[in-house]
Amino acid sequence: MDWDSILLPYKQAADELKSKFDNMSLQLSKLERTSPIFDVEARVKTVPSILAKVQRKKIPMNEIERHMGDIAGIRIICRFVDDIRYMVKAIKARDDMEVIEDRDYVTVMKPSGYRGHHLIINYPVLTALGKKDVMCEIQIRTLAMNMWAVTEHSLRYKYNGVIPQELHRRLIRTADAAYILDTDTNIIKDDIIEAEKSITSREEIVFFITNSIEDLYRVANEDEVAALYRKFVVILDNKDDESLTDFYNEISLIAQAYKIR
Ligand code: 0O2
Repeated sequence: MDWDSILLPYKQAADELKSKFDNMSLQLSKLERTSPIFDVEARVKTVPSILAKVQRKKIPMNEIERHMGDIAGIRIICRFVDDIRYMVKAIKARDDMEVIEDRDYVTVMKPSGYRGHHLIINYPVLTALGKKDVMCEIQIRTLAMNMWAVTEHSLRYKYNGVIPQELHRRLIRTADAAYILDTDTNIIKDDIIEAEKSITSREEIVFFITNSIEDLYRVANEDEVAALYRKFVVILDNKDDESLTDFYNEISLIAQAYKIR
């Protein structure tokens, strides 16, 4: 079989999907000042891994592409369980991909302790030889779910797929701990995001003032700008957010008057 040629459209699908979700994250970070996406990973299954699954699932060699939904895969890592729900809804609403299977292992975890939400999609890629629909798996996990899965995957590999009972019991306990971490952080999610937004806006304000003072040195009276700078340093030292906002308004007006902003 010419694996290189067979896998090319899957590589294209994985690359395109990663880029689309990276951009979605970038845009939401700008527009909403927070994103449900923490990270996006993309991979194409290796040939040995495809063949192992073909054997395990008794898939006829000529039907691999029709029966194997995860030759191409992307993994979307979220911080909160609610973000997983947001992403599932957002993916189902898109018209550039069609969800053909929905496996919710977040609500009901697998016996191994694994949690995550998997969507198998049909995704059209425009290859050099024309359009081709390929199936692709989107795994959506929280950071905690991902950490658990990566750890368990390594152990599964080490023990050739058969994890000793005592280790399995411990893994179930760590899965429970990850579940509690996810549930509790999800409850305080709004507080966390609000705090992060205020940190970002503080950083933006400081950045604006610093740049404005720098530019004012070129156009305004040097002693007056130096006095503004000293005032700014005191406000920063005192970590007084209210004074910082007042000073921001003051600098904005001066910057407008000198037409530097
Ligand atoms: P890789 O190397 O990650 O690609 P099945 O349960 O066998 O009937 P199937 O088709 O394997 O169903 O799909 P499933 O279980 O919905 O999802 C398969 C993928 O999810 C796996 O890919 C893993 O990435 C992940 N996964 C599912 N269960 C577990 C688990 O118990 N532990 C870990 N660490 N990951 C899991 P592959 O093909 O196994 O491997």
